Amino acid sequence: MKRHLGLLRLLPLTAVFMLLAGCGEERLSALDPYGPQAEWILDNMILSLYVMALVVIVVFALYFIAVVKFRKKPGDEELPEQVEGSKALELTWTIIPVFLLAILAVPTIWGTYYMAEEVPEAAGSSGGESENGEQSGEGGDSQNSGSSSEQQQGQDALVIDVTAHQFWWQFDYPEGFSAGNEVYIPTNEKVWFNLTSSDVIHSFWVPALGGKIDTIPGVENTMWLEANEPGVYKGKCAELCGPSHALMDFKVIAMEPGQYEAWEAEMASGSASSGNGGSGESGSEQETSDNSSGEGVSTVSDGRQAFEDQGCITCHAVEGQGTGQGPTLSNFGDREKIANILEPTDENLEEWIRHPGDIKQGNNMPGFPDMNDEDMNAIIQYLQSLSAKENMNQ
Ligand code: HEC
Ligand SMILES: [Cu+2]
Repeated sequence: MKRHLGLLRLLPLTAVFMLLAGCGEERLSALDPYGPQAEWILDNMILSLYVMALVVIVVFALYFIAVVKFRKKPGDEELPEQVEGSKALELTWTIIPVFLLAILAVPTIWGTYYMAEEVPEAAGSSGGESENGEQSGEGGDSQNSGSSSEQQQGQDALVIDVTAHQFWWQFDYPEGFSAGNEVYIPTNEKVWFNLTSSDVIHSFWVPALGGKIDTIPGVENTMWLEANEPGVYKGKCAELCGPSHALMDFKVIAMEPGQYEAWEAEMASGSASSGNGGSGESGSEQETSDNSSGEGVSTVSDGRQAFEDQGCITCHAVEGQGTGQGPTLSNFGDREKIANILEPTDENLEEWIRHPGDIKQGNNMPGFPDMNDEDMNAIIQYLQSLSAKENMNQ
C-alpha cells in the first residue's frame, strides 16, 4: 500500500543519478555507460538502489509511526500491553525480503551468464547467446546488441591476450603484433580478452564499458567488452599492486570496424616502425616527411641508432612483433599519454626517459639522467615518429 508513495518519493533520486552521471573524468564512469555490459551494470545498480531505498523508506516510516503513535502521553501510568510473537508479522518480514531478493536475483543470475559468455568457437557457430542480450529490455540499445550478434556470426571473434605488469599493460593481438598500454578495438562487436599477469595480481577495469576482472599470475581469466561508439575509454588497475598502483592506467581506443582493420593491418605489417628496423628503408622517408618539426631524415634514423646504443631496445620492441620487459613502442607516436599519465609532449618524454622512477615510483624502467642532449633529442624525434595511425591514413 505504501509502495506507490515510495516510488514517487524516489523520483528525485533519479535526478541525482543523472547529475552524477556527468561527474568525473570523461569516459571513466560506470554511471555513464558506453556498451551493453556497462549498461547492464548501471541498470542493476539502479534496480538494487530502488529496492534498498524502498526498504529504507518502509522501515523508517513504520519506525516513526510507532514512535509518534505509541509514545508515552501525559497521564499514562500503566505499562502498555506486553505482546510476544506474532505469526503474521514474522511471516511478513520473512516473505517480503525473500521477494525482494528474488527481484534482485533474476537479473543478477542472468547477467552473470551474460558476462561470462565464452569466446564463440568459430565463425557462424556461436549463434544464439548474444541475442539473449536483448531480453533485459532496458530499452534504448537494442540496435547495438543486434548488430554485434550479426557480426559475430559472420567472422571469427577478436581475442586479445592481456598481460599485466607492474605498472603497465601488454596487449597481444591474434595477428602476432603487440600493443603497449593502449588497446585498439572495433566498435559494436564483442571483443574477448584473455587475461593474466607477469608479477602480482592486478585487475583490469574499464568502467564505461563493463565489469572488472583480476589478472593473476599463472591463471588465465576471460572477459568480453563491447563499445557502442568510437572513442577513448579510460581503464584502471583495480587491485592494489604496488607503489604506483594508482598510476597503472590504460586506454581502450574503439574505432569504426573499417578503421580498425586498417590499423590492424598497419600494426601487423610492422610498418609503423619500418625503416627503423632492419626490415625496410622505404618507411623512413615516409615518417620523416610527416615530421613537421623541420628535423631531417637524419634525426629519426639517428634516433633509431641511439635507441639501440643506449640499450632501450633490450626492453622495448619497436617492430610491431614481440615485446620485452617494457611496453612495445611500435606505435608510440599515437599514445594518448606517456606511460599512461603524462601528456605526450617532447618535454614530458625527456623527463620520463631521464627520471621514470620519480614519475612512477617502483616501476621497472631504469632512468637515463645523464644521456647527452643529442641522443635524447634524436630518440624523442624517433619515438614520436612511430605511428600506425599516420601511415594508416595515407
Ligand atoms: C630494463 C628495461 C628498460 C630499459 C633499458 C628501458 N626501458 Fe623504457 N620502460 C621500461 C618499462 C618496464 C616501462 C613501463 C614503465 C611503467 O609504465 O611502469 C617503460 C616505459 C617506457 C616508456 C613509456 C611507454 C608508454 O607506453 O607510454 C617510454 C617512452 C620508454 N620506456 C622509453 C625508453 C627509452 C627511450 C629507453 C632508452 C633510453 C628505455 N625506455 C629503456 C623498461 C625499460
Ligand atoms: Cu596493477
